[in-house]
Amino acid sequence: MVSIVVPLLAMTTVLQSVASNPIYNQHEQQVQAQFQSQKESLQDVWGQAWPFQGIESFAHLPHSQCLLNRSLDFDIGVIGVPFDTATTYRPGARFGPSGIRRSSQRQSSMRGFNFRAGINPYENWAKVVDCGDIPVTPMDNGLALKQMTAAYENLIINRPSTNSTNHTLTDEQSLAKPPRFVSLGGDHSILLPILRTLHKVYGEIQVIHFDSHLDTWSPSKFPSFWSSNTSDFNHGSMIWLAKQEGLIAPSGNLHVGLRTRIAGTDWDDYDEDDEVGFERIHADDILTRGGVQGIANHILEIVDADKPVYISVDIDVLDPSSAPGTGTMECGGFLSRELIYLLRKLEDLNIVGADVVEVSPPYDPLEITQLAGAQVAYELITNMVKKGPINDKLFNEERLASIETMNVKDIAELKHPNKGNVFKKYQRQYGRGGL
Ligand SMILES: *[C@@H]1O[C@H](CO)[C@@H](O)[C@H](O)[C@H]1NC(C)=O
Ligand SMILES: *[C@@H]1O[C@H](CO)[C@@H](O)[C@H](O)[C@H]1NC(C)=O
Ligand SMILES: *[C@@H]1O[C@H](CO)[C@@H](O)[C@H](O)[C@H]1NC(C)=O
Ligand SMILES: CC(=O)N[C@H]1CO[C@H](CO)[C@@H](O)[C@@H]1O
Ligand SMILES: [Mn+2]
Repeated sequence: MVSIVVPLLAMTTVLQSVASNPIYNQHEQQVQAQFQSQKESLQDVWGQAWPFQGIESFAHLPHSQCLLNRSLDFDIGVIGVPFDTATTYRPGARFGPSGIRRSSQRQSSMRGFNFRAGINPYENWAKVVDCGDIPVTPMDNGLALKQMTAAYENLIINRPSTNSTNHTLTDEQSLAKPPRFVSLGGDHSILLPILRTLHKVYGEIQVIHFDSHLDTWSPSKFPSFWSSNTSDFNHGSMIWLAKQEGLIAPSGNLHVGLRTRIAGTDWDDYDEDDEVGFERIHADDILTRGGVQGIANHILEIVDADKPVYISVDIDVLDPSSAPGTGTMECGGFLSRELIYLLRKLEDLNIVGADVVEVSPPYDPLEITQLAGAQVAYELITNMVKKGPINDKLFNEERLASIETMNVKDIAELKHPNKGNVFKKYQRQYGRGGL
């Protein structure tokens, strides 16, 4: 809304330079007098906007490139991760963040009351901001993983949440006590850098994984003679990798909405999934386990409500009729109504972060999928706001005091050796690499 006023103010300044024109001057004075007598500001008169107007931040929230400002504080950040080169089938999720933002335009703080939850998450205690996108390279997944890891550390660790002063921790500890966030993917591999960062803060994380696929496959399960460390990192192996790195809790993890075919002639994929430590709820369970409420009850039986939980929503958990714009569709999934109901039932959990991933707008010109993605993000934000400021009991003082992040030297080593003055010149002129 503010963006509409700014050009007007700028225009006023320009027009003042023609103020030597007596006719104009007289007219301007009349207009000003009219507004002043009605005690109405330009904001009152022109500060509204229809949903289809303005810069497309998520839900018209205040937006800022949070990576560029370490002292910018927020309670819940919406973070775009336009990365899709770790997909095994159809790419395109790099356009997910912009697609989801676009389809979130009918959400706003003015019309944001969630009737299912009984609150407006955008008009409550929490400062919710759109943090912009992490700039991730589409050229090298090894580098991309480092960039995303460094970015999440910078976004989450050593950044005060607005409510941190309200807590019993010392100033130093409360600085390390991070804000929460909802990421807009990107392909599902972005979960690995996210879990790395959350593990630094909270220790092992319980993961509720909405997906038609397992995503706990070891890299050896992918059909290639060839391999490299970089190719091990993909959108079907990241939970397996996270388990090897010790990021995932020994229990309290589950898949919801499974229906993918699995490898070979037996249950080997499920045996491996057991080793990673996940319970499995299939999409078909909705027919046999007491409907959606039955599934919700089952989730709440498995997850420990006193420990940190991460919710990851692969949009392919929805039936292709509800979400055709994704890389790896599977028949026989939930309706968006059913997914929304399930998410709403998770509001009492200690959700420390969440995402909606694999929204791939190029396959869905009708924008159904990105609309579902925007609704999922809204429900996740609602849950975090409704639960209130993050519970101090989730933090361990010793852990907070000893967090190590990627340092400036690590990052400097990744710098391009030949990016000299020319790059700087383009960056100054265009704010980007000139491509
Ligand atoms: C960074 O954010 C803080 C807190 O919102 C604000 O006061 C400051 O002006 C911002 N700095 C820049 C360079 O935008
Ligand atoms: C912190 O959260 C409480 C709600 O529990 C709210 O009343 C208070 O205004 C918040 N403080 C800040 C600084 O936002
Ligand atoms: C590949 O990963 C292994 C195990 O994490 C590590 O020991 C090795 O150094 C890595 N190789 C390269 C080339 O990065
Ligand atoms: C969540 C939390 O710690 N809230 C506290 C914030 O501070 C007020 C006043 O000091 C307390 O009453 C709240 O319990
Ligand atoms: Mn997935």
